[in-house]
Amino acid sequence: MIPKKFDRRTFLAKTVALSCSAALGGCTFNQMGISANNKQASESKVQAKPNIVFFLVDDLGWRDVGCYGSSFYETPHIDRLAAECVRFTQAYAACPVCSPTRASILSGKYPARLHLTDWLPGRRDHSFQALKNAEINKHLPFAEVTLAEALKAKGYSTAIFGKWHLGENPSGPLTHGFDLQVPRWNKGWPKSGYHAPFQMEGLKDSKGDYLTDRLTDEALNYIEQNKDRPFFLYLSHFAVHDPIQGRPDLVKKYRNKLAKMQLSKGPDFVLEGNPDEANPLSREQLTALIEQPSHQGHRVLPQRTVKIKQKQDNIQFAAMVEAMDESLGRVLDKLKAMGLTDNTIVIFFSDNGGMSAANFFNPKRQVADSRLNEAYSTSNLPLRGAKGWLYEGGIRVPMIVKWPDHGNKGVVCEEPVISTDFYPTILEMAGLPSLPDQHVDGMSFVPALKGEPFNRKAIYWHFPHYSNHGMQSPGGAIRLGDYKLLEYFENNTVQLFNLKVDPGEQNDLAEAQPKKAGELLKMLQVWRQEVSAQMVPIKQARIN
Ligand SMILES: [Ca+2]
Repeated sequence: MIPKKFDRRTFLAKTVALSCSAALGGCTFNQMGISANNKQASESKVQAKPNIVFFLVDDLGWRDVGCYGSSFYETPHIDRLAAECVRFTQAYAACPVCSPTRASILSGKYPARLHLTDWLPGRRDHSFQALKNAEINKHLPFAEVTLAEALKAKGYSTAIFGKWHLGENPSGPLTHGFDLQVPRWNKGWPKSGYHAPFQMEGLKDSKGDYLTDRLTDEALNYIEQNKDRPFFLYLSHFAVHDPIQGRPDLVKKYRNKLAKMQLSKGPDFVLEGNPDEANPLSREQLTALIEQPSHQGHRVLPQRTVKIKQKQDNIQFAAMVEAMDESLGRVLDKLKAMGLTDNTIVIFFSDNGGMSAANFFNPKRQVADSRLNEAYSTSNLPLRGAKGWLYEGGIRVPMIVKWPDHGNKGVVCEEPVISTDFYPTILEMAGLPSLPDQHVDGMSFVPALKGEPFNRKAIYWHFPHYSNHGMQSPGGAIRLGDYKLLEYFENNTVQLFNLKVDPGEQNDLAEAQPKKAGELLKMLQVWRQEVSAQMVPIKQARIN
C-alpha cells in the first residue's frame, strides 16, 4: 500500500472538532488562544486536573522486573511504585512488536482496525514465505484523535521524550497532539546507540552521557517548567530495545553480580519451530533436535526453527534495565520535590515482550557465539516465546498504575487488560468525558484500580506478518477468561491453552477440547470481519 499522504483537510477538520469538544466539555481552553480575562479562571480550573506520566519502556519483558520475578535485574524504584498502587499480572500489549502497540495506546483502537499491524516501516517479503505479508499503513492515520490531542484539547500540556515510531514527518508527534518532542527523531531505535554522541536533533550531549539519563534530564526539566498546569508526560524510553548497551558503571556491577551468582539449571536455549507446519515438531522433538549437529549455532535453523534464550544473565541488558529503573526513580523524586505526587497519575508499561529471540530481519543472519548478548537480551520464562510471537512471552508485559487518592495501594490485579484500554481509563481518571467513537476497542479499567468487579471480556490480536524474531506463520489470537486460542494462516492450525494452569503454553488442548476451540475460533474470525482486518493475500507457491 502506498503510504497515505498527509491530509491537511482531515487534520484541520479534526482540530476544529477538538476545539468544539473542548467548548462543549465546559473547558475554557481554546487551541486558538484564550483571552487574558479568561486565562486566570481557566488555569484555576485546569490545575485541579491530575497530571499524567506515561512511562513507556521498549521491549521490556514480563519477567524483567524485580516485582515480576527477576532475581538478576534490580528495579527498586519500579518495585516501590508497585507497592504503592496496582500491579497487573496479565496486562497485554496489542501486538508483539513496537509500532502497533504504540498506535493502540494513543488511539484506543486495535492495530487490526488501524491496519497498522507491524513495526514501521515493516518487514519485507522473503522467498521462504508461503504467504505475503499484509499491507500496512505506514503511519498513524491523521483521522485518529490521539490521547495526546484529547488531553491537549482539555488544557493539558503534552510532551513526548524518546521513541515515537508511528511514522515519519509530517506524521510525527507534533501533528498528533504533542506540544513538544525531544529528540526530533521518529524512528524506533536510537540512531547512534545509548552512548554519546547521540546524533539526534534537539538533544544535546556531552562525552560520557548515557541516553536513558539524558532523556530523563529533559523530562525532569519539563515537569519543573509545567508544575503549575496539567501535563501529559509521555516518557517513551528507547531502552531497553537493542542495541544492548548498558551504562558502564552498572555493567561493572552486574559483571560482579553474575560472577558470584549461581546460575539456574536448565538449558541456555530451547528451540521453537513453526506450529503451523503440516507435521509440527513436538516439544520432545525440539528438545532432541537442539542437540544435533544440524541445529548448532545461532541462525535460522532447519525445519524453520530458531533458538529462544532461557536465562537472565546478560550483564549489558541488566545494566540497561537498572538505568531505566533509575529514570523512573528520578521522575518520582521530581514529582515529590515539586509537590505533585498526590495529583499525578503514573503508568508504567512496556510495548511488547522481551527479545529472547534473535532478529532475523535478514534471514541469512548468523550470530557468532561471542556476540550472543547483543542478539538475545533476556529470558521470558516461565512464559513461552519472545518479542515477535503471539505466545505470552511476546505480548504479556509489566504494568503498574498509580492513581493517587482513588486507586488501590499495594494490590496485585490478575484481570486481563490490554493497551487499548489506557485511553478511556486515562480520560475517566482525569475526570474527562469519554470519546466512545474514538477508543472503540478500549475498556476503562478504573474498576480494577478501585478493587471493584471488572471483567475485560475477549481480547484479540491480529499479526498477519512473518516476524523478525521467529519463523512461525502469520496469525492471530484471542484471550477469553482462562483460555487463549492462536490461529495460523498458512495451514489454518489452531492451538488452545488454558493459561490458568498452563501459563507457559505447553499443553495444546485444541484436540481435547474442540468445542472450546471452535467457539473461540469463531469469535476471532467474526472479530476480524468487524474490524475490517486486512488479511494475508492469496497463498503463493512455497519456495524453500
Ligand atoms: Ca518494542
